[in-house]
Amino acid sequence: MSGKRVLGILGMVVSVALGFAGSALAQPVIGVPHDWQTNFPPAFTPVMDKVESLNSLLLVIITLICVFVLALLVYAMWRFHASRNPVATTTTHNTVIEIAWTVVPILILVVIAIPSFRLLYYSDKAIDAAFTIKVTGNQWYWTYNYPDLGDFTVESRILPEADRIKQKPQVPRLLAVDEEMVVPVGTTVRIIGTAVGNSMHGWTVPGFGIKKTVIPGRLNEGWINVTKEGYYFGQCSQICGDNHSYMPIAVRVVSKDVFDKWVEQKKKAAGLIPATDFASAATPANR
Ligand SMILES: [Cu+2]
Repeated sequence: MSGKRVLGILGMVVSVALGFAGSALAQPVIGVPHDWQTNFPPAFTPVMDKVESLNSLLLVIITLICVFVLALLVYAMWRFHASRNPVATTTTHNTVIEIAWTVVPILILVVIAIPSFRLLYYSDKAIDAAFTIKVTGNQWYWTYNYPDLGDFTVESRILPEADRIKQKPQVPRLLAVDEEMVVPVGTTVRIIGTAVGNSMHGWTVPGFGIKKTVIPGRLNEGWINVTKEGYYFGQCSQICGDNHSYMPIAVRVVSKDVFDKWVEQKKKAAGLIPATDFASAATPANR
């Protein structure tokens, strides 16, 4: 190994160690894009696992089609070159080939349609969800309402750049918010989405395989079940006006214990449970 390379690796180790030491966040920051990324982000929900499998199947199919078409093209250029084929053919129809180029693409489309529709319905409705979060797109921030857990609401707004550097330096620019959506790990959560005001928004978290257009006056449904604790990010994916670029989506995935404590704290802050109840509920004997 060359000296330069060893230095490079040492530099990386030191910067990673410093990154952890300076961390103000309890969970690792994951689900953010990185330099030279060309593929999907890693999957952190069952839906995204299936999205990636479908993508892999499609990649094989389109590669085979491209190679086949390219081979035909090269063969035709060689075989029917003027020097090899001075007298042009007068053939205009060939029934066998015409049936083949109609039937084969239909079969390919059926092969694609079956897993595609299966995935569409799989991602569409939550089965046995533990609770529901109602996502509302506002101009230009998100609100997360927890109707099954006391009906409290969290407002999630982008952190100004100076505050991001102070409070959440590990989070990339334009992705940090003051309050994240919080969900417990390994739990099926139903997401219903709508919007207020006069524009649509898109609640999209690539690592979760969810992309819901939220529309004033309508409810759209999806679900997540995140397999790993951490901070995850997405961005509004529906052009919605002036501050479309400044309404990032951040989701904090925590253990069930931490989540329960967070819910109690939110309910207390919203005046949904008296402070004394909260204090006694938090003692170990009552847990
Ligand atoms: Cu938008």
